[in-house]
Amino acid sequence: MKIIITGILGQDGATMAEYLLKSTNAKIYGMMRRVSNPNFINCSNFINNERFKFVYGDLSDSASVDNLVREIQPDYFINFAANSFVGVSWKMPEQVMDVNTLGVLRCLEAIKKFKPDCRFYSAGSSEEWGNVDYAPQDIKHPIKPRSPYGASKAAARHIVKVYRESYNLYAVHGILFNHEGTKRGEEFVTRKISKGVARIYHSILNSKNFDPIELGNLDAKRDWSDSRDFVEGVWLMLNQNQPKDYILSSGKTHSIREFVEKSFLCAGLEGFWEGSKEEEKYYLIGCTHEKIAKFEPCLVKINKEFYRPAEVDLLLGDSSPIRQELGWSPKISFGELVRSMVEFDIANFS
Ligand code: F7E
Repeated sequence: MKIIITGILGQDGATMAEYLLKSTNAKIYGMMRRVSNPNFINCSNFINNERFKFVYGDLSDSASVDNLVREIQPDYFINFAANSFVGVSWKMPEQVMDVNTLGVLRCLEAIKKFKPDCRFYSAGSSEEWGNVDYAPQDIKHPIKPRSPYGASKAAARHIVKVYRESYNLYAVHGILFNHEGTKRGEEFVTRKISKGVARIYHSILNSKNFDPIELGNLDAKRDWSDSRDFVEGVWLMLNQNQPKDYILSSGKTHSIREFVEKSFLCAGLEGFWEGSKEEEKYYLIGCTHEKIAKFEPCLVKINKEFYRPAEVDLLLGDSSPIRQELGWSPKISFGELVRSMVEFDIANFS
């Protein structure tokens, strides 16, 4: 069995490769773009596995995608490559549409031409729902994206459906709600917080002054899960009798504010909020270090730079169909996810 995974250096691509190398005998081809200084940290557990190979390709270059599918003749093509940071999608909307939407089209075209029985996974997003009408959101929720990113994923969803129905391809577009972990990039709010907590924890331990974590909107709510649970759901979606799109979510929602509080608590630090709107701050309480208690230990403050032109206020996913029909369920709770990220970042702080 041969599997192409795109976005191999990112959280989802690397987590998927790790899972499939353990649970199958497949040969995994991890597609990466040529960049000057690639970061292989997420791949360190499998980089030397004899069933794993890096291959060059770029979703914005159809020839490279065509060549990979023609030469490898994969049984599965799992597309996790994307410009996945919502916040930056207003700054480079063309590139986002090119990679996230046309990139999916290029994969589908390559499969249609060179390996029509290859099963294709397209990574959909809860950002497609955007300005939500109701909660929890199910697969029938109207598509109302709030960002170029959300729009790019919504368009990808349509093109997957069109190719599935027109050419009888096994192509699914699974809608993934937020999913995190220790492979998450630092630009995303959860990892930014867990890394910030680790930095502050070590400063306090060494009786050193520290800068607060700077965040944007604290009141947005997200349905967070652990990415290790999600790759299992993706694999189930790829192995049904008939292709069908499903939602992956925890079914619980928490604000950024709650993520902050829980993360600091995992490091043994308790805080309190003071002020409102842009002046709101989170201060440390009960600090016994004399040198730290002397200055006003501010853990979090607001920086307007991190506000978005349009916000998605509430995400909460209804994943009951995949739970009932394919037997998937997440094993890692919100509390365990936060703890694992904070403890990892504290242990690996340098
Ligand atoms: O933001 C708020 C921000 O960037 C979450 C991607 O994987 O999940 C992810 O998209 C929330 C937003 O993720 C900061 O305004 C506050 O409300 O971690 P995020 P996201 O935008 O939800 C979906 C499902 C995807 O598909 C995406 O690819 O946190 N927020 N302060 C902040 N966000 C960031 N990044 N940085 C802040 O300082």
